[in-house]
Amino acid sequence: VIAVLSGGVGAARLLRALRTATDAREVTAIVNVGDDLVMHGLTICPDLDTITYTLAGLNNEELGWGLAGETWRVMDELTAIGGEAWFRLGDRDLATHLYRSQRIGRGAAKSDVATEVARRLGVVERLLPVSDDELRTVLATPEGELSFQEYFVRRRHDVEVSAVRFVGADRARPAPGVLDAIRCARRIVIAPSNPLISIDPILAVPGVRDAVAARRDDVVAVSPIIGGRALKGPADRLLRELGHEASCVGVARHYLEIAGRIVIDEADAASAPAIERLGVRASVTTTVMGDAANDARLAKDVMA
Ligand code: FO1
Repeated sequence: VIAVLSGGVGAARLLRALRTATDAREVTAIVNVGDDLVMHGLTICPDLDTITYTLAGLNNEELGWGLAGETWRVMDELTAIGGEAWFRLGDRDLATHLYRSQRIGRGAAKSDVATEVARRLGVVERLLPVSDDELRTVLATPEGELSFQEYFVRRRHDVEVSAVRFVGADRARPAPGVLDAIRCARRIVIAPSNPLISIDPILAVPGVRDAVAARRDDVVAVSPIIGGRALKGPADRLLRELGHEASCVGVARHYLEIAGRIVIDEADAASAPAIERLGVRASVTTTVMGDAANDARLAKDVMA
């Protein structure tokens, strides 16, 4: 087993890249659920769906979320009748949320539905939401506490954050297979996702952090910060606002107790000695994904 702690887009691209270096049937993604929401009565799992669609080759590359070739007739109609439409659900994407919500309403677990959808879309990797229980990422801002999607989409992550909490995490249980995957894995990978709002909620599920820490020598993180900046999203800003260093060194320090190695970008090669001094091995390669040759090189380095 290769276990990959996963957020959304960065994780989806890394999982796709890993196909060049390992058998996809061996890969288990353990996916953040802190971004999940219920809207219009539907259960929506953005990180899980981004990964599923990307691995199925159906993802919308321009948007970075949702399905390719999407149309928006339902949202247009919803807007016309005064419905809530700031969180845009495409016509094709809606099928996933309808299916998931119906199955959950009849007693299925989120992780069962994840497996069903992935299999039917031809994804061979195992995709596991970290928990079937409710766990919601909530951010403290000058406007009060915002849910993750209110912060990320509605406010376009353009608001100061003073604290993050994972509501329900203390009572959440790891989904079936999560701890076994971590214990049995020959390699555990922390995807280049936001450490504070994509990976930390996974680690907040009781038992997960300890299970990963027990495997520290086999854990490799890929830095989502290149030259002090996040490729996408607010990771650099959040790191600073919450008192961390917005650099690959700051990421290595954040994962100090759980990751024995970090893969950093060539742009940050000069930071390798500072990381090694923390007691973390540093590998230097191209971490920007999208180009086949770079993806293969990164996947090889992660698996080395
Ligand atoms: N991101 C947006 O910026 N605007 C949206 O309207 C939006 C809708 C949406 C619907 C389904 C889905 O699975 C994802 C969606 N996203 C949208 C992306 C998503 O909310 C974030 O990118 C992730 O949660 C951050 O990892």
